[in-house]
Amino acid sequence: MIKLYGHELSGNTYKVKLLLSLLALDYEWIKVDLMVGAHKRPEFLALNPFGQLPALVDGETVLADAQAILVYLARQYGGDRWLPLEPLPLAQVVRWLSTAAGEIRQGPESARLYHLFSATNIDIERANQKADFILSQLDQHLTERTWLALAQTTIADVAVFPYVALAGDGQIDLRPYPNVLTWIERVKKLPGFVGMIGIEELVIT
Ligand SMILES: N[C@@H](CCC(=O)N[C@@H](CS)C(=O)NCC(=O)O)C(=O)O
Repeated sequence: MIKLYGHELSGNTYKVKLLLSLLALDYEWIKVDLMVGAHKRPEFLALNPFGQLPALVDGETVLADAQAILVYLARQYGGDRWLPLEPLPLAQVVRWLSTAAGEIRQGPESARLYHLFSATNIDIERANQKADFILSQLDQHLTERTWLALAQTTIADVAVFPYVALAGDGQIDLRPYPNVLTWIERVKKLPGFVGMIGIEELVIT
């Protein structure tokens, strides 16, 4: 069975949880307690020498990095549906995986680290500027699109969603970005969607 090593407050872990759930895959959840430094202990460093969550084990396969894990799960269990391999759509999806690890991390993810976890090594003004930049870009991008990369949901949406939806934890107001808010609600309606602390699931009646 697939094993996911993570923490319930980790947005990077949540990216993987979300895709596992959208793919309706069973997995074993193994909590690595970030708060007490368990991610820097030898047992976990054997899985990911970077000492970062998440990590995933599937049989003999050991993987770290949320984006890399999304690629693996999408191709291993989702066929072409979540990550097509033709050059252009592949590039269009990867563009957003890079954005998740780049602009989103420097912006809303860093603001969340600053406000929720009191990270001392973050320049909050820079994080706020980066957040405004990427949220404005996303809002513009979503004016004529339903999903970020292609006509259907892909791992581009899964990679970008967590730290955008968690922007409030970083005291970032999403109201100036109405297309982003609409896209968040759309993602929440996907069959198999799961939330996390800070991201409500829709109550469908
Ligand atoms: N590029 C990595 C970043 C992972 C990451 O920064 N994880 C955080 C938790 S959300 C972490 O483990 N932080 C602790 C540390 O870096 O020491 C990924 O996408 O998985």
